[in-house]
Amino acid sequence: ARVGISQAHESAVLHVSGSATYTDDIPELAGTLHCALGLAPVAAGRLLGMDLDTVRAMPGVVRVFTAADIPGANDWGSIVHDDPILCDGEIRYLGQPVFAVVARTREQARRAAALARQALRVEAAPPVLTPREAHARGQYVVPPMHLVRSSSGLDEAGIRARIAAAPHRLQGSLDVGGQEQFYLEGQISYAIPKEGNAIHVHCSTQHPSEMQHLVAHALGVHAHAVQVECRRMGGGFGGKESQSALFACMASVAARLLARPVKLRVDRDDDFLITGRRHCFWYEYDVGYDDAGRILGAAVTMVSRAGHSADLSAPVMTRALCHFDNAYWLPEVAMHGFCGKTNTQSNTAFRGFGGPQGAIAIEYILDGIARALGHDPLAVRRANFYGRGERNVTPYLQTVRDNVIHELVDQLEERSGYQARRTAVAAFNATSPVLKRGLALTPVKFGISFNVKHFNQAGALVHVYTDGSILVNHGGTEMGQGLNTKVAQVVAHELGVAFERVRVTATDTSKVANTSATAASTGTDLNGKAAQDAARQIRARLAACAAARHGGSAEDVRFANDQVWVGGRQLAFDALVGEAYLDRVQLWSDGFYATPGLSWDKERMQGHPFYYFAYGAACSEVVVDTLTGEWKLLRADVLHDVGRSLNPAVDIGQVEGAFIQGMGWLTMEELVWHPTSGLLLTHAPSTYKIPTANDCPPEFNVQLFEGENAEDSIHRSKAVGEPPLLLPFSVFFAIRDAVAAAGARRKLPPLQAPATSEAILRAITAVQAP
Ligand code: MTE
Ligand code: LUZ
Ligand code: MOS
Repeated sequence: ARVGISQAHESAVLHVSGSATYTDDIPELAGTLHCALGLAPVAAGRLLGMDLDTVRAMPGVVRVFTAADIPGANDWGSIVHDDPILCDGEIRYLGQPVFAVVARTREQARRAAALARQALRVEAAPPVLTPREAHARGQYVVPPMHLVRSSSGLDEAGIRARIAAAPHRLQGSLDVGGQEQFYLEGQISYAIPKEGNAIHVHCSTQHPSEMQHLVAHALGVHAHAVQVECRRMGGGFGGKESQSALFACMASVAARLLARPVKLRVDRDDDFLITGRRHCFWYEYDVGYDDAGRILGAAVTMVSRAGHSADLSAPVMTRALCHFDNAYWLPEVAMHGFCGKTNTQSNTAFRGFGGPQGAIAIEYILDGIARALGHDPLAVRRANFYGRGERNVTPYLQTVRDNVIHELVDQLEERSGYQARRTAVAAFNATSPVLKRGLALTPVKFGISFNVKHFNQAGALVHVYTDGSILVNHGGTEMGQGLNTKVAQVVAHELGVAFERVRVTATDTSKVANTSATAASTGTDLNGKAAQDAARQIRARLAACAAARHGGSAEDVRFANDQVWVGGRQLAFDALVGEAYLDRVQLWSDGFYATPGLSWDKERMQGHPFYYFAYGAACSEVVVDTLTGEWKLLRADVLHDVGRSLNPAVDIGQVEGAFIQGMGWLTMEELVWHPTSGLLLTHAPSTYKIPTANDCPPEFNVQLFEGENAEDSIHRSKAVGEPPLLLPFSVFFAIRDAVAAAGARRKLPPLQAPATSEAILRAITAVQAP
């Protein structure tokens, strides 16, 4: 078998030897020019004029472009068309690109673009920066969303009355910060003009087809004139799902107008200032519950910071609302989602795509309920779990049929020694006045599929050459997650050949058309199935050829270990391929897949948006210094459900990476905009801290849950990319547990995310206040 084994990443040797080609490593063609962007110096207002002569006079400058030069539409918006490539008069945020400089070297282009502050004449207006402010003004990028559902036929007023009449009630608010993707390879595009108004764009993107359409739109040409290619990204994490478009469009416009290859690579500071990231959320909640901590009714309002344009804010909010339930049955729920329009970068996809923001709210509420009742939070969580056969309908009316959260959490509780450690933590805290320990075990349920139905499709192209080597193309993109490795495993498995025989090449819009973003964790589910479909067609043709030549029936032909068994004989795979070629058999095939059974009614917010759910749980223990707010993760135990793993090593790598990345979001990555100017102050690694190797717990036990997908997914595996980002909720709530131990019993620590040392100290002060 080629699936289910820990095959090394297809580019592992290239990665570690520094010979993997990223977009900036592609040898530059003679005559290549470099582009840099001049950015708006204020967060809101109007552009009155530009004095670009000084910019043009800078050394090496070839041309300066403004919005008026764009031959097609000045727009890179994907869903709502509200994203100008270059400022069209209205200044929307500090960092918005206003003009583009093309020069002989990148250094020259950047020096000239840096004159923006002097070159731009602007009339500044006071910016709206926070979701609270946007909400107060009723200023949104898309219409508000409402998901009100009652298992007893109540309307919203009835649900609110049920909450008010419950034995206990918890009301409050919560702030959860945003997060920068911090892909190691920044945004980059390299556009090469071709004959007849065509263009070839090398782009670091999760969505080549979308780049193709938006470049065509900006150039005013048809899609067939634009070829977009991506061999790999040095990370995307959602940040290159839509927002690679600005750079692809600008490089292409410059290349077209100058008839020269143009590269646009922004440096880290500009990347921070120009592009958006995970939405920060602000919540207000009101829940009613019983003596066991069971939620009887919940009302929640979520307001996100969308930034200046819609981008993916609507589907992000949809996913947030569809993950407020996490692993819990909510009999009565009234949810309202608002995407606040602010004068900041346009926020976008980031691993989890709103799911983490939705689920953390219910976890915060359940943690609060447990503290208010004086119960163990794990017991309260369990009391609310989705049931099996009953208490299993989500607020959006999909029935949860594959629930494994009970056994998964039972196993993790056992393996992590949760109960004994709960006692040990209490004993430690009883005798330790300054250092306090905290422990938490939190569950994850994450819906798999794009919540926009038509995106759930994929294509692939498999070529078998006459020497028996195999070339695979599919619509997905490789960003380090191991997608190409898994797809190659699937193809090798179908054809019974060694992994090394299969090469997956760059994603290319001229090979597989109309692809979806590699996002929503669906890369392997969709493209693995499409590639399997292609490989199966080739195998069937080879089997027919083998049977015709060597006897026996085509159905009985077996492919394994680079050998073929047919009619009682055995021959090498490449020998059969050679025979098939002579017999004029088509040795290549396309393949296609569309996820079955999905439906979604956007207006009523109901249907069957997810093919299945992925589950997981994590148990984390921290120690907090209550005098300084410093903390350390001592140990983390993870049990995560990837169905029947296609590649355990890659899957464990994804789980570990997502855990640490999610921990960074909830504990140390803090975004700060200047409260009056709107400048993002944290726009470089000097001021924005992501977790490093030092932050990984000394004891980190990650295990995959034994099981298989109940649905007919690719080899019964489950998507792994995003769900484990929710596992480090356990770190956040372990910190809250330690903070609670520093105060009076049953006092609720008002801990916000990120739980930086400052935030931890504020929460400690609050629980210690008389
Ligand atoms: N892993 C690495 N190494 N780099 C990445 O950029 N992106 C994540 C996840 N894992 C990412 C990653 C995100 S946001 C998604 S949606 C999935 O990978 C996308 O790939 P998949 O669908 O093939 O899992
Ligand atoms: N929906 C979703 C989406 O669930 N995940 C995504 O990444 C996405 N991207 C675009 C539109 N809808
Ligand atoms: Mo991932 S946020 O769906 O790119």
